[in-house]
Amino acid sequence: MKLSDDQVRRYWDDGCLLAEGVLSDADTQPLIDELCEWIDKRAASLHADGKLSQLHEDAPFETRYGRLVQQTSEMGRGMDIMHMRGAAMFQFLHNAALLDAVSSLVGDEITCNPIQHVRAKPPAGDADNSWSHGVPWHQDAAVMMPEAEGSNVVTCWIPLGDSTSENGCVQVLPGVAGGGYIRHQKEGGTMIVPDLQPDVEPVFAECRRGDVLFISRYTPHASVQNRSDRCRWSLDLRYQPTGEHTGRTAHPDFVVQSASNPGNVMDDVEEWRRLWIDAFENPSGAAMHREE
Ligand SMILES: O=C(O)CCC(=O)C(=O)O
Repeated sequence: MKLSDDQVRRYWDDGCLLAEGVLSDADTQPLIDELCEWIDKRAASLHADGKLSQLHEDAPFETRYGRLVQQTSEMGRGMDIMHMRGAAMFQFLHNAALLDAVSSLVGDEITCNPIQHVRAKPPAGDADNSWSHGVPWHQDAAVMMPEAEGSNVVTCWIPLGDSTSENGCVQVLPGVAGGGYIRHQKEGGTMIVPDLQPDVEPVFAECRRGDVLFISRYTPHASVQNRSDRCRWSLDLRYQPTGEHTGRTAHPDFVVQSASNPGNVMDDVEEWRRLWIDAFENPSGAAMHREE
């Protein structure tokens, strides 16, 4: 479904928009099934290598990963879109309901930007890593090359379950995107230089499965610690008008929708997989954080 005029206006005014009920459970269930299957195989392999003692086979999606990663941080290695390269994920990148909403913000010629992740934020007690403690304040423009300065890259932050202030949801600073890029630093993870942090009250973007949080590349956002006993699962995907710079030339982008030339849409999962494998095996181009 297209966003309403009011939603589009709010996105441009605030630099972000929480759109409720964009996706149905049927849209996201194949992703969850694919993730469960991957986790099962990875756990079996680590178990066979003696690195996991408990498989927690009966634990649900919301808790199993946390219980496994608690035993070895190797559990999460390779659990991201570009490494898993799953067929359900590739199909979801073309999801009609999502692209309908995205087209309200970027137009009808849509490219899938290669900066995209699936994230499991385990309970802070389950994982010995800083990630479960949250992500510092940053703009997504800071993880792109400066050449993408003028590109209308829209982040789609998609919860695969409830995302709350307790389990580590995203926070946003509305209304400051119009000020453009703010200098970032490397120390503390790519983050806005603390002295330059806009003096705006953060908003907790609590949301649930089916919702999509749209964030502009200049909207400062962060996420908080997972204090619950469940994983916070999400995707962050990025889309942009075809032909604009992606800010990540080392990694493959592709057309997901084209009104003018439908034949340009890449719908072959094997081709997508080949592009990622080639990007890793024969690196070229840039995949830099801006940090300046
Ligand atoms: O998922 C999170 O906690 C943070 C995501 C984020 O910062 C991003 O997608 O840019």
